[in-house]
Formats: sequence, structure tokens, C-alpha cells
Amino acid sequence: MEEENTELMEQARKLFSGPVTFLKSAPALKFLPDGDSPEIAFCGRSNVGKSSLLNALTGRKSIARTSVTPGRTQELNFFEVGEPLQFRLVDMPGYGFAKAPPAVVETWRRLVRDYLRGRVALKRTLLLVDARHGVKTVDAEMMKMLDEAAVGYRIVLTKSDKIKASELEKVHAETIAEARKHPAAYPEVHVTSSEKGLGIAELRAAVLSDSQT
Ligand SMILES: Nc1nc2c(ncn2[C@@H]2O[C@H](COP(=O)(O)OP(=O)(O)OP(=O)(O)O)[C@@H](O)[C@H]2O)c(=O)[nH]1
Ligand SMILES: [Mg+2]
Repeated sequence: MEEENTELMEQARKLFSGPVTFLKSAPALKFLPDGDSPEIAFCGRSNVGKSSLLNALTGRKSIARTSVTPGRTQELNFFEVGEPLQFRLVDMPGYGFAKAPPAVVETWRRLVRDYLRGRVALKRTLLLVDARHGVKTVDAEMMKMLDEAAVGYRIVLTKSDKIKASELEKVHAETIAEARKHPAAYPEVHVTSSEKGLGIAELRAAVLSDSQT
């Protein structure tokens, strides 16, 4: 088991350090690429670190655009991993607080919801939660929606470098307890820091294995 995992991590490391390219931005469902390859989507509140995590996983500084201002990512952005293509990563607009007019935020919310509910190529969703805040009401609502749509998801704690180890342990335990209440959630919760590279190699392996299911 241990050995198998090391092998998968090495395979994932090689793949993610190889060709990764931006494919396209889809501002509406009709602009989605053909669903001819597996997709792994990143969702979570505005500013939680979705685009940063995508950069960390692919080992590139700014393949996905990040910002201190919530609401940076406004469309579904597709990135292709591997040559030949193995799978696509999908960076999505955040939910909850964003510096944009309510009507615009509502458009993003629908786009994300419709994509998550209806996309056959979608293999897994990474649901990002800020380690400083834990699961908030909007996150729990998103989890419920994913449960109902039967979309499997992994909860990923982000920005773990920003809190003390003791606090991190507590939030981690609470988030695991929350995950176990949700049928479509993985029982394990990933702890990451895109800034420090923590948990990134393990998550790469998880994404690779999800893309092959
Ligand atoms: N310290 C620390 N900061 C992080 C980490 N990940 C992201 N950030 C910061 O958090 C801010 C938001 O990051 P983004 O990756 O743009 O967040 P997002 O979820 O894509 O945001 P939207 O596209 O607006 O929904 C940026 O200032 C990042 O530098 C991390 O692991 N550690
Ligand atoms: Mg973003």
C-alpha cells in the first residue's frame, strides 16, 4: 500500500511537471470544451485560494490568475495536463463574498452550479475551505448541492501556513467530522499550503487517481 502510494506520487509529480497548458475560458455553458477527457474542478469561496492551488499543483507561478481581491476568477477556466492529454483542471469563480455586483455574482453561481450538476466528464471536485475559518454556511450549502448531484468531492483546507499547528489540528478534526456527514464527500480532508507547498504532492497523486476512475 505504502509503496503503491509512493509510486503514484512519483507518477503524478512527473505528469504535473510536464506539459500543462491553458485551453480556454468559458463564460457560459455553451462555451465548454468537448467533454472528451476527464475533468477535476476547483470550487470554494471567493479568495479561498483555488487559482493558487492550481498553480501550486502544476508548479507554475501564474498559469491561473490570482488576486488579493475576491472575485478574480470570473469564468470556468480549463487547463490541460499531460501530452497526450490525461485530464483537465477547471478553475472556477468563487461563491460567497466577491467584489462584483450581485447580478454578476448570481450569474457565476448559476454557471458553477449548472456545470457541477450536469457535466458528465467531471470526475471529482475539490472543495476548498480556508483553514483559518473552517466550514462556513455557504460551504455547507455547496456540500449539500454536491451531495444531491452525487458529485464526489474532496475537501481541501487551504492557507494552512497562516495558523498555528494546534489550531490547524482542531479545524482539521472538525472538518473531518463535517465531511463524514456528507455522502458525496471523501472521509479524509487534505491539508495544504500553496505558499509553502504543504500537502501538494499528496493532492497531485489524489487528482491523478481521481482522473482515472
Ligand atoms: N499565505 C497563503 N496565502 C495564500 C495561499 N493560497 C492563496 N493565498 C492568497 O490568497 C489570495 C487569494 O488567492 P486566489 O488563488 O486568487 O483565490 P481564489 O479562490 O482563486 O479567488 P477567486 O478567483 O477570487 O474566487 C491571494 O492573495 C493568494 O496569494 C496559501 O496557501 N497561503
Ligand atoms: Mg481564482
